[in-house]
Amino acid sequence: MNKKIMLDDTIAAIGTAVSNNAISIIKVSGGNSIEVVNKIFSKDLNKAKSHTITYGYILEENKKIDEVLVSLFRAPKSFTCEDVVEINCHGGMFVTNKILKLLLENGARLAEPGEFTKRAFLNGRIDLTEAESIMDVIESDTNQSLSLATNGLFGKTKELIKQFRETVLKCLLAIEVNIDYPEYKDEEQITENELLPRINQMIRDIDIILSKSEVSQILKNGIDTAIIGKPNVGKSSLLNSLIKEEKAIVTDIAGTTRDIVEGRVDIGGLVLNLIDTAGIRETNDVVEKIGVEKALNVLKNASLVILVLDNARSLNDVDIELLNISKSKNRIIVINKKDLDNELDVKELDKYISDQEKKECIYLSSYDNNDIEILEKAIKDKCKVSDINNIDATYIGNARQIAKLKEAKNNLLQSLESINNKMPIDMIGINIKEAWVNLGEIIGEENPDSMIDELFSRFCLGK
Ligand SMILES: Nc1nc2c(ncn2[C@@H]2O[C@H](COP(=O)(O)OP(=O)(O)OP(=O)(O)O)[C@@H](O)[C@H]2O)c(=O)[nH]1
Ligand SMILES: [Mg+2]
Repeated sequence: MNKKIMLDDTIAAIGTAVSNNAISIIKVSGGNSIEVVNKIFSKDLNKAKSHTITYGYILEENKKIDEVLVSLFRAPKSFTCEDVVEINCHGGMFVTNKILKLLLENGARLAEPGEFTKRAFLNGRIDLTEAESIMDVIESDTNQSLSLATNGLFGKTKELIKQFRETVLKCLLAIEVNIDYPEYKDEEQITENELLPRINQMIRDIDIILSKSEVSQILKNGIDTAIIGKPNVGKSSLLNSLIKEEKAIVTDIAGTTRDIVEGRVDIGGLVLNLIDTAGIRETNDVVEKIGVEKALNVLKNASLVILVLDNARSLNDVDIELLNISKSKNRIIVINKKDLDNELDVKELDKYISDQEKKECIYLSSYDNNDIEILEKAIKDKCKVSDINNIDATYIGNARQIAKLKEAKNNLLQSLESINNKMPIDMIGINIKEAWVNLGEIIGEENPDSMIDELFSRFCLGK
């Protein structure tokens, strides 16, 4: 996989947003990129050194199309490890597209999405975690998710997994020696009893990474937060105050919100995907009925629930029903409209909530900014990310990588089971080898042949 390949197949694409910008960049990569650009450029790039910028004109049949700066990165010192040429042109959509079209007419092919990064990966310039990080960096919309993504980009994820893989490999090595060279007395011999603590330790290590990665996931994707309650308690008002925008319609008519309304907000680094729902009640209105069903579904799938009650009305059956069905959820109970006369009987409410929740209940008015800040702090505490800026974001924040890590953990759990079932040691080795392969897939090194090579290159048995 690390063998460098420079494809004659030369690709080109616009690297900046296709809109009227001050400047656009058109990227060209492949064995013929210099030749292709030379055909439409006023200067000869063959004379240019790598990592230099050449000023000139893009020409169409000797007619000047645009005044440009052309950067040259000769293979292998470029992003794709191929010859890369980047044309900085004036950013009008028409001229940018025109230059791309000229490149395509002169021997380049339109790049597929992600093809530059794919070439960088195929040429061993970056590994899979880094390739994924590039996508993550582009998609980041908070400081935290950006720092997570750049951790991947600078290879921290790779280092973490590599270290861990090393431990697994040592274990595997001891087993292989047992199987293949039982007479080889100098090398470590291993028994099932010695394997047990090692495997348990590996599982504990994976668990630590996984639990930290969960926080990473939250930082990256945000927390799906459902705002639920009976009609007219002020759910939509609360959504609007949290996102600081009049997004949801607010009226004093019960049943105003029919469909779900979503808003995304960054509260000091923690992203909430807020979902305002239809007020829940028995209804014969067909549209409202669907809204209520959707609301219940949102409640079921949410990671955090803000259950809104009304200070100015006593608890009714719907409140009690909602208190019951959201009991097992990570929830915050909000008693809204604290500026109005109290009608809600706290003693009655206490029957349905835990002592801890009684302490944590928040009285607020959705129109009071100070109250909203108190709610924001409570949300951060609830999600255990109150000290968000100090969280070590070195961990894995990518769903594919987390899934692979979980598979590796399962492989190790299976090896424990094999030991308990008194399976032969080579069977246990198979499970551990699978864990090694799965860890390798996180960083794009899944090839079992490479494992064999590595085993023997590192373990000179005098052959
Ligand atoms: N006094 C007072 N009124 C509020 C407060 N919050 C919301 N309201 C009012 O309560 C009424 C209902 O507010 P909404 O935000 O539409 O309530 P909802 O829960 O979304 O209602 P549905 O969408 O019908 O389920 C509106 O008239 C709001 O102005 C508050 O803190 N104090
Ligand atoms: Mg509403």
